[in-house]
Amino acid sequence: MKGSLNDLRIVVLAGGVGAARFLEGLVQVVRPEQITAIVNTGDDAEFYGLYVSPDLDTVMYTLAGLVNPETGWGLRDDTMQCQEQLARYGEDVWFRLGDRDLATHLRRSILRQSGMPLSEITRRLCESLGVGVRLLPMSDDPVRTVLNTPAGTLPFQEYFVLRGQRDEVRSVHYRGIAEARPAPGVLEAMRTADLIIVAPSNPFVSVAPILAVKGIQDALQKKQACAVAISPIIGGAAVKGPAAEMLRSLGMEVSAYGVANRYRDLVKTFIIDQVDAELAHRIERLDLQVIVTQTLMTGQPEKRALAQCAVESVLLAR
Ligand code: FO1
Repeated sequence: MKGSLNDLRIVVLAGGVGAARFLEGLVQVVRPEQITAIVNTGDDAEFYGLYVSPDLDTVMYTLAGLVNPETGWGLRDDTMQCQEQLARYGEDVWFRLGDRDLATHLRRSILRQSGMPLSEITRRLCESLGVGVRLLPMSDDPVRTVLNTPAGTLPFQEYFVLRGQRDEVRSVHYRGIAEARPAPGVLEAMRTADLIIVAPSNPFVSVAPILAVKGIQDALQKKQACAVAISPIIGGAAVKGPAAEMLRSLGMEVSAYGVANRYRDLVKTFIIDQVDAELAHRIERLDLQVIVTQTLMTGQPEKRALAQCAVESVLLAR
């Protein structure tokens, strides 16, 4: 492994808003070019014939300094005139796509129709927006997260946005996963990484689809000694989204311990919030090294501090 922070190659397994906020801190600690984010595409969906990749866009907009700070997704100061007009025509507008955001989905869809893989499209979009972090979709092949609920099998965005995460989740599946291969560069980035960070993202619908792509979980396991995960659960609740309800409905403990238990064979270090300090001993018994710190990313200093902690935790452990 290289000596200084400036030489480290870092891979982050990333979902949407939580991962984007973490990456915002990480680019203040190391150079963007040192970072590869492998991003979940199980949330991807088509609206009006356009290909939308919410987690890739959330991370991209955040790192470009363009994200809507109120929602954590979409573009800041975007307008909704296109959807207002679509609503007049009777189209569904429950998935809110702003006017400038639509340009991203148009551009992605145009390039896809020309046969370009998602990884290359993402590279071009990031280049246009000046994003220095390398963003890789977990796969160029289509994978769709679906949730089995008492209301039936729901595509992810219908569960998440249309129905407001109100349904009990009995199981989660990733359609297309058996045929999905890691996008070009994914396994190589993991193999050569000095540090792999599992972002504070939902373990079931953000991180699990990435790990389910052929070869990715094995690649992480091989790097367990330099892998760290950050709990998305703080004080028994998720900062954002349905992770806590999913832990409960899938029969797991609704706590940072429940998440640690899922990652026990994949990472060496687990970072929990200070409000969960009393869980540290139990988590250590899972054979994980535990770091207790502030994980709630309320502002830039907190994002930077959490990123610094994640980087140093693994370096110090070696
Ligand atoms: N989340 C919502 O809660 N409501 C929306 O209408 C919505 C629209 C949307 C459009 C583009 C985009 O990139 C993300 C969007 N999200 C919306 C967020 C998205 O559903 C979730 O952040 C992720 O899929 C979960 O990580």
